Amino acid sequence: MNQRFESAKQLYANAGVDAEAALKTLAEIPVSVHCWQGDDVLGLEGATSLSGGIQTTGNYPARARNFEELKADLHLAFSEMPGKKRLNLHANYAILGDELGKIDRDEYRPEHFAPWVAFAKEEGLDGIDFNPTFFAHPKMKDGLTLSSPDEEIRKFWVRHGKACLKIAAYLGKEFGKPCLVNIWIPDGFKDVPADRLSPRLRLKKSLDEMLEGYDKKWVIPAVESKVFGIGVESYTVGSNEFYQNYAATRGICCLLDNGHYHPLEYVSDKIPALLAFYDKVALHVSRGVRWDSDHVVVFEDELKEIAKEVVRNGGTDRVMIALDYFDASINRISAWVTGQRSMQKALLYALLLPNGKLKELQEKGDFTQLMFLQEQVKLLPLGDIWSEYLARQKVCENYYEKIMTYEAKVLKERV
Ligand code: RNT
Ligand code: ZN
Repeated sequence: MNQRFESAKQLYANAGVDAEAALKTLAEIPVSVHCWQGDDVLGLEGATSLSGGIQTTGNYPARARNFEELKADLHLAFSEMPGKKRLNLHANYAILGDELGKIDRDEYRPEHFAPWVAFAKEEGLDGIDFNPTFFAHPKMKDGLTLSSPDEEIRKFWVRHGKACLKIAAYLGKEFGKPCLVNIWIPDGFKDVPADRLSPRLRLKKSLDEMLEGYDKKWVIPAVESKVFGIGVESYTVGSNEFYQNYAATRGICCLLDNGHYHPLEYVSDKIPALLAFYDKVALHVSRGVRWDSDHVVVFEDELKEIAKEVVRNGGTDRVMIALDYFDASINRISAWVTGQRSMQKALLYALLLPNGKLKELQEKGDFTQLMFLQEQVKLLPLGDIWSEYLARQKVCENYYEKIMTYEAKVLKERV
């Protein structure tokens, strides 16, 4: 018997919280793990640089350079991640084989992702989510894709989107669970535009064309807004207001990335605001430091607030959680595991709050007791419940040592 767990469980019970129930729920909350932390978002099409207003910084050695290396690194990462996992893929991670360099993104087909399906099944994952890749490509013209005034360019990207929705339907069917398709485009301008409306009207038209006839059973489309990007500081076509209205009128989903707002805005507060109108909301959990820097997710205050809003508002039936960060300054596998564990820790923290009681105090207007209790529960022994969770999930507390051994043996060979 784990004494520390038993005594922690009692302390939580005294506060009116069932720790066993929290552990059970936590094990069932899927977190979608992004493939792009492993290779600095470069993908498998042979790209050597990133573009589209996003950037990975740092030059820690041994990024995964091909499918085999990425799979090996992900395998280690998954083995150190507790709980239910999904894999989040981008279209530029297609396994093209002989067709590499011969076909373009508008011709990608489900079979190019079959090896990923096999891998995800071997890893026992819950499913795969998908993202069209509208960046790092020569057909981004003047920084524009779906909002381009050049019809040929705009249509190319609509075709890419359509191809991705077909791939997503295949992915959803393979796992018997819908595939979330997140649409993020880099379109915008570095300097003050002369016309802010036309690009948005073109984006609206492109999205309508793209979403025509998608498979509603297996695909959940979402749109991800953004306030600015590197080199795209003055204007973003896919802004928050644009996408929220688009999603609301088209019956699709909004995706909130917590690096994509003014630093004083909080995504935690946006979740229930959207849930008042939408059945589902999707998240890209990231950590912006002063800007949309995509630092590794750690167990900090806003993450806890986000987790509270997930747990208190219908859980993951309504809020779909995906990770989105890319750090090339530290061991990338450790970055993956740290971020996923942080997300899980925050969810556990939220599940271990006396949420019913706190809500009741708010409704009664007893703000004195509400503050007292909210402060008191902060120091309950979360760590002891977390350790028990890791033990039950059969993962070690210390993932660092294992990853360092892999670094010494495997990553060192990547020169
Ligand atoms: C960019 C968006 C987008 C990407 C990934 C790679 O600012 O956050 O979600 O990070 O699609
Ligand atoms: Zn994102």
